Amino acid sequence: MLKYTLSVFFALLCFWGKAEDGYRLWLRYDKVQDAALLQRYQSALTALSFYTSSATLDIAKKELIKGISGLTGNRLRPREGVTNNCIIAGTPASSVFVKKFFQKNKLNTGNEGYVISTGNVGGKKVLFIAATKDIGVLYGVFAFLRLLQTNQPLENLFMVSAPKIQNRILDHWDNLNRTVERGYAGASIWNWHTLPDYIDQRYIDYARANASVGINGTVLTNVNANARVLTKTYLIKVKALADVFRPYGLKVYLTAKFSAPVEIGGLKTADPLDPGVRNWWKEKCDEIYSMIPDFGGFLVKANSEGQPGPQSYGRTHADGANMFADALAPHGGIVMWRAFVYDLRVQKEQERFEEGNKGGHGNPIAAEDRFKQAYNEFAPLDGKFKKNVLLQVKNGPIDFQPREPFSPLFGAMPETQLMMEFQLTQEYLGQGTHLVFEAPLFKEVLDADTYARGMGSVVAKVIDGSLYHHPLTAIAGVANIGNDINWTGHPFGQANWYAFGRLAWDHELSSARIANEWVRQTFSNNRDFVTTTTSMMLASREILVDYMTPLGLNHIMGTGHHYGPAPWVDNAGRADWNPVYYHRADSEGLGFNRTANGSNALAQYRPEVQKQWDNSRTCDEKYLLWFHHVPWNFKMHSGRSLWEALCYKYNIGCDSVKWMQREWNAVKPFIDEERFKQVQQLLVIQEKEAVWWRDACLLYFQTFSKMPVPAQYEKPQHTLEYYKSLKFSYAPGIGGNL
Ligand code: BDP
Repeated sequence: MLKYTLSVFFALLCFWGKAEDGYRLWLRYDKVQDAALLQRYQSALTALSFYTSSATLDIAKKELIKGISGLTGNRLRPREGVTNNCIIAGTPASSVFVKKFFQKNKLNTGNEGYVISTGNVGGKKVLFIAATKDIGVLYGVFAFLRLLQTNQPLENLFMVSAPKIQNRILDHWDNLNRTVERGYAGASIWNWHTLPDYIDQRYIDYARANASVGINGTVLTNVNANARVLTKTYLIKVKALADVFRPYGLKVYLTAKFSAPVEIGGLKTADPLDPGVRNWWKEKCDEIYSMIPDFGGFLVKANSEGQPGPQSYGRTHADGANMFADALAPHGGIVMWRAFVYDLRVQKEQERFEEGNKGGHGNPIAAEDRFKQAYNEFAPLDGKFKKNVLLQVKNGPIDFQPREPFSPLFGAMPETQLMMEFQLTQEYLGQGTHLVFEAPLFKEVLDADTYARGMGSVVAKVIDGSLYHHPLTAIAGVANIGNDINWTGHPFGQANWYAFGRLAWDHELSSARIANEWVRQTFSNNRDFVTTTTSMMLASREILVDYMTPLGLNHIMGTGHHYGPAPWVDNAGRADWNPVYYHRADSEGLGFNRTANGSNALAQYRPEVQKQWDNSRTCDEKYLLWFHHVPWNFKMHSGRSLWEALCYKYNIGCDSVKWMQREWNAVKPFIDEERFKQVQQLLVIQEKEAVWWRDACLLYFQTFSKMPVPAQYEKPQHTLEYYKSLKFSYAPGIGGNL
């Protein structure tokens, strides 16, 4: 008997352990811990008037009942009429109480907005969770449950909220063979092999998680596209996913490979001005919409990194984008055309060079600064895109570096609908093992002033359409999701998914607020825990910048997999893929001169922005090496020389990871063992890798500066030769686009 009891006990223990595997994300709904608050919630939330007339409202109702029963223990009983402490949920069409409430207050929450309000119906105290449209009710339910999960008071509520950006989209770089380009959380969650017949519970949970933060679109496939996804066989599978996602307000998009008419359509050309090609895409769209009537549209990477595009046929990017726009327009679909391109002339020059340099290790300097290439290509096309085209611009001019100045395109294309592309997956931010909260990075760009229409023309206003009154708006985040049990590999990766959704809905939210919400919902409302963990999160991005690419260094990661430091690499496929191209270290100094006597990339910004950065003495030191080639003995604001400042930054970055470890160890009593241990172990890897970054980079840059590392800092653990010899054949995230 005892044996039996013990084994049940251990089984239960294991079960409990498993329950903290992170799968529940920020939607845990565990019982409120604070006894007084629990009592207040219990007495304020007793009944529910919620008539449902659609799949979306059904989902909203189940979520509300589930959330409240978990958080308070109350089992809300559906009511016909209204009683005291009753929640009234629905739309003016589904509830007469909501209808009256909306009429009285002249409310209209638009396509997706909601209102949460305390009120009075026939002398009874009630709480409205209401919206003009069904999906707004679902968003309102999640917002209400967020209030409870973060222990907010429910008295005198009147919250009206609507998204500032219409299309809030996750871009999956998922291949049909289930590898994920730049994915660090396992395989793709789309199991193409078992679709459409097998609907994994994950698909539903994925849609629910996105709806909980207001994400309303998903691009299922990699920008390095595979035309096969547009064949009937795959479209049937895509339709199955779209059917699952629809009631959660989540639209499906696909990447369109430019050469699809040739690859799967049997045509001889993919020329966007060819009538046969145009017709092929038109028919393809008709076919897609006959299966998925609310299909969102296409995301296209063209003439970049080997992807075909209109320039292969002597046409412009606008010709290409507009071809898709015409095919999608009758169905209400949109085109997201990526601005992540290189200068084709450089490509050609490179090819010629390689031809003449077979087997050699040459390093031709690209004719044009890579920083300038996207702008050069697209700025002249301003005003040339059709109404249903958005130009999808990465946050910075190069490529998702730990810190980049904002892309100059945001201030340069008033006649074009520009959308933002952020990267949630941490390709350049420590990949699967570093704790980095990205909201501060996103905010830094969103809040940056382009001065395009005078002061205050921040990037956020460009992309939310308010600066130029554009009707179509969007924002995308490259997903960090895989089939790891906790979705994102690193438990704190979830915070970046969460932050992206919250900022896409409301870019005015602060990073601190988002971190606070996420921590409370994901772990605990304990005050000490929240304070410690949020301050660690808020510091984490700057800490990474310090130990990886301080003072404006960028793109000095290992080639291909981008794992670890490799500032010495000089033999990559294109000159402007080489770390040496980006840091330009020499015996004089360090950094890329982008001023008027250098590449003059600064001229792509408005004069006010140029002024912030064009003088090495006044340039914000965060961006110094982005814009200036600075002598090793250059005097920094701190009084240190550039070399000393570099040593200082790399060291402070490493010390700060140790600080993060101490902080995390201190919160052990407040959370479950399982997630505590995971993060603790990952922080050990992060510390090791920070030290690796510091030692490898300082040893390498020292070969140019010829200056000693000040004595107070730790000595490198290995020689530069050792760091150079490291190889990582199986680093994750490269996949294979089969
Ligand atoms: C780079 C990635 C590469 C992507 C490319 C893109 O290394 O895997 O395909 O961006 O955004 O950052 O197209």
